Order: sequence, then structure tokens, then C-alpha cells
Amino acid sequence: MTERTLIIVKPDAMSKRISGKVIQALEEQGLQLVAGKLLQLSRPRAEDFYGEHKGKEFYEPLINFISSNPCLVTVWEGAGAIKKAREIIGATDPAQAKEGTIRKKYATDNRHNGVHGSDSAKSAEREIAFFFSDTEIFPWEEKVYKK
Ligand code: 3AN
Repeated sequence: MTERTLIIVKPDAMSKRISGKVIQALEEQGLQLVAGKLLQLSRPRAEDFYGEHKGKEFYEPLINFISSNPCLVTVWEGAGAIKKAREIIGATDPAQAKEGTIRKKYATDNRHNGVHGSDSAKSAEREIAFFFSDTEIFPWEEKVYKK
């Protein structure tokens, strides 16, 4: 089933200048970039985005980190895109991530882990709507760059 998922290249990955490698890894696996913007989350926006983690011990440092510098926020489309993207990204803790995954290759630790990917259809829908209006998304199936 064609799905959409939200992928954020986090501040650590932006500092390491590996946003291109993240995009390349997703494109190489057949996913299609359908929306993107560079932005810096304010603290309130970051708290809203990560609301489900409020109260956990890593919450405050996570909010500080994600709002510290700009992120590249993107939407990807493809068959089974949500699970596929999470496989390409790898486990939350880079020490546990499989060989070849983005987090194994580029992440520092389980906070500075380079990339966010939606974890379910419900989260993907919420997260995409959190950053993008419908007119900012360019579905592969419908648009002009199709031959
Ligand atoms: P994932 O991004 O792999 O789905 P979640 O949703 O469990 O992971 O956690 C959201 C974010 O919170 C992670 N991407 C990571 O930045 C941070 N995080 C999760 N667990 C920890 C932890 N134990 N210590 C520090 N940061 C964490």
C-alpha cells in the first residue's frame, strides 16, 4: 500500500552535513521525496511534537536538542514507506542498529541519532499535518515530473 511518512534530519546530522546521505539512502530504496523544508523548531513546537514522551527522563534533553538548530523536515511516499524508512534508519540506539543503517553509520547516541521517522500510520498522519499543508506536498503519482 502506498503510504507517506515524515522523516526529520535532526540537528546533529545537519551539523555533520549528512542530510544528502539520508536523502540518498531513502531514494536508493525506492522512496519518493514529496515535501521538504528547513526549519528550527521553537521549544513549544518541539514539546508539542514530542508530547507522547513528556515525563520520560530523556524528554527535556530531547526538547533542548531538537530545538537547538535547524532540521530538514521531509515527507516520503512509497509502498510500505513507514516501515521501510524505519528499517533504513535503524534502531533508536545506534549501538543496537543493524549494519548499513543510517543510525549505525552516522549517529552518535540515542539522543543524537541523526534522524526521526514516523512509527505508525497514525503518527505519520499527525506528524505530516504538523509541518505541512496539503499544497506543500507533491504526490509522485499525480505530478508533472512523471514521464
Ligand atoms: P524512534 O525515533 O527510534 O522512534 P522514540 O520515538 O522511542 O524513538 O523516541 C523519540 C526520540 O527520543 C528518539 N529519536 C531519540 O532522539 C529520543 N530518545 C528515545 N529514547 C531515548 C533515550 N533512552 N535516551 C535519550 N534519548 C532518547
